[in-house]
Amino acid sequence: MINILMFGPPGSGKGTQSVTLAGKYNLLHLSTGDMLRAELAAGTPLGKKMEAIMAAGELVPDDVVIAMIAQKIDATTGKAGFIFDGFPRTVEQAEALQKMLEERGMKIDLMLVLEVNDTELMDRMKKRALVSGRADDADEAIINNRIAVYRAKTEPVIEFGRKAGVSRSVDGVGSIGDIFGRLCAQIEAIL
Ligand code: B4P
Repeated sequence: MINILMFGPPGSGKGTQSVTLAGKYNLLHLSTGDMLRAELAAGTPLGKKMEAIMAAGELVPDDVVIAMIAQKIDATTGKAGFIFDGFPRTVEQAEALQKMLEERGMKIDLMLVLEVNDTELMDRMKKRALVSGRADDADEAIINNRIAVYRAKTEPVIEFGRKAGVSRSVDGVGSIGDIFGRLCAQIEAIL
């Protein structure tokens, strides 16, 4: 089993790249953002509870996403591993994931860190806002808050990956195909 973390600021292309990588390497794509948006769309009690937090660009509580991920890992068969997209987003989530994988005889094999400057991030999310209908894309102040939350709470996870010897920095600016090629090169180096 191979377990890859797709890491980077909001709008860096984690979701875009994870979908194609999952297809190429037979990995299950686990996006906590997609899972939470599905709860919202289905109008579940959990979705209703998380709606305001997500719309403000804040992080939902660690225990909520950790439980979602554990449930998905345990329900999966027939895959070569997992690609975690947008998870972990705090050091606490990273530690929980590491423990969860170890308890199941696995580990974090690779952490791909997409590097994209703030101007480009803002530009991409404003473009996505035109089609996504996402409340957290629609407003410049909220996008700025998501970037600030990333810098304060999520970026420290890179140090966690460095200490574990699994983090690899990848230039996330350029065409989607070129970035895909850079990510594949990193994956193939550990296969
Ligand atoms: P996510 O769904 O993870 O949202 P994201 O960070 O904005 O997306 P991503 O980086 O995947 O960008 P994408 O590929 O779409 O999270 C949303 C919210 O959910 C969070 O704010 C939080 O509230 C909550 N949440 C999720 N996980 C959580 C967790 N673990 N803990 C707590 N809370 C959590 O790319 C963006 C745009 O750029 C797209 O429109 C794409 O087309 C475009 N693009 C991609 N690559 C490009 C390229 N190379 N050039 C130009 N444009 C590109």
